[in-house]
Amino acid sequence: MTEELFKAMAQSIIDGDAEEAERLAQQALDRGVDPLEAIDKGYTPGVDYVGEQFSCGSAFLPELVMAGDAMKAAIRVLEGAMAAQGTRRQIAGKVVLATVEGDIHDIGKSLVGIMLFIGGFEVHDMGTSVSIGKLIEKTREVQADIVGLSALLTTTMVRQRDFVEALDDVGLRGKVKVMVGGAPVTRSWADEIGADGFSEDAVGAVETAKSLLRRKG
Ligand code: B1M
Repeated sequence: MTEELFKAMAQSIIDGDAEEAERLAQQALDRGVDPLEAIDKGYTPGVDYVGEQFSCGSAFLPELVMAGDAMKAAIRVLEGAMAAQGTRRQIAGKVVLATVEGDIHDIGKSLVGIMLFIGGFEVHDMGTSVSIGKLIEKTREVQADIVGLSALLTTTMVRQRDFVEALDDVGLRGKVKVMVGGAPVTRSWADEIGADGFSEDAVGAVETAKSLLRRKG
């Protein structure tokens, strides 16, 4: 039963049908399906499929845009239920979160933000294509413990390294931890650029952020 629902969710993304994606998200909530499981097993396989079709030239930008919009519509329905799980909480730490400059992918970054919020963090989500200057300004303003940077393009992941270097230049490197992620980002890239933490997914990002706080002392 739930397997069928997940298949229909993936198909709604492949079809770029935001209304159907929303309707299925509501159905999942009504049936008591875990919202994160719906995203992981339902919608994400759909968006991955469209991404693969795009990279081999069988789908084009409009399909990519429609798939992204449908995924966002579904997440809007699910995020209320996810956030409700984080209402009774103590603040674990402060995170400034953004997608790096030149990169407008926001779905994964926003999911990470929701999960960090549920995990007890105060999250300052600055959105997409955020410049290093603005990140540093925000880091100082809120006295962030962690800056989380998402990158989805091989051409923009270098901004994560630029940010680590910029922190050094302005004398903040010892005061704030940097966590990186995004589809092309790997642990070895994180190590290479001197980031403090890396996670493959939104759930892991919470564990990583907690361990970074422990190391920060
Ligand atoms: Co774009 N796009 N896209 N795209 N897009 C990819 C990334 C691509 C892999 C597709 C492909 O060719 N197969 C490809 C990149 C190739 C590369 O660089 N190697 C690509 C391209 C080329 C482009 C454009 C250049 C296309 C063009 O214009 N010709 C363009 C770039 C625009 C720009 O940014 N300047 C572009 C545009 C778009 C849309 C706007 C149409 C749309 C985004 C809509 C939106 O975000 N509002 C879009 C989409 C939807 C995709 C795919 C299909 C799906 C991305 C997504 O949302 N995934 C994507 C292919 C793919 O990844 N399968 C693709 C679902 C999301 C839940 O996963 O973001 O990976 P993800 O996040 C995960 C983890 O990575 C991790 O946790 C999340 C949840 O588990 N994570 C973190 C993410 N951030 C983290 C941060 C952390 C920790 C973990 O700590 C801080």
